[in-house]
Amino acid sequence: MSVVAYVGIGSNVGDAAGNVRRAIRALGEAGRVRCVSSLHRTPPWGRTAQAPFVNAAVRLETGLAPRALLDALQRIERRLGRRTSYRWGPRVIDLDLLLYDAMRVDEPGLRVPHPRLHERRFVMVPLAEVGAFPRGRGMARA
Ligand code: A4P
Ligand code: MG
Repeated sequence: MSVVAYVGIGSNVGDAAGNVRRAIRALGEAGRVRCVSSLHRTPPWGRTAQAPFVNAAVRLETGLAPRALLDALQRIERRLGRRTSYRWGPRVIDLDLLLYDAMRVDEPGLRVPHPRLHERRFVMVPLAEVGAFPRGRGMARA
């Protein structure tokens, strides 16, 4: 059985747009990429003294459970050269599991929907582009 999940992508180190495109290709390992937003250049949020970001979002059809999907996202981050950074700091690649079907998950190390989703224009705009908020419905379903 597969479900629809939404993944947020961000980068502001090195070739940010290239990093985002590489991440989108790599997401094919975690499921079928059904829809890709445009790449948005966004001002840094949280810690403003850093380079602008490139952000995007992807709609993914996946057979992975939420925790397995997060593991897959983190493997891709490591492979693309993510080093641990401080909170809201610069990063080569950041993959956030934003929504997983209509499911809520609240476990150590995994919260879905992503808790700060709605505060961030750099997340909400690409997410809307890939159809996460269809008119007249609360949340996208598979
Ligand atoms: N984690 C829990 N839930 C999730 C989830 N749904 N998806 C845990 C992904 N990870 C989740 O992740 C820290 C831990 O959160 C993970 O190990 C996982 O177990 P992180 O990516 O290092 O998070 P963080 O940076 O400490 O915090 P947060 O709130 O995820 O921040 P962001 O969004 O990653 O902040 N400005 C613009 N314009 N664009 C950006 O993309 N990004 C950041 C980074 C700051 N400012 C930005 C942007
Ligand atoms: Mg993150």
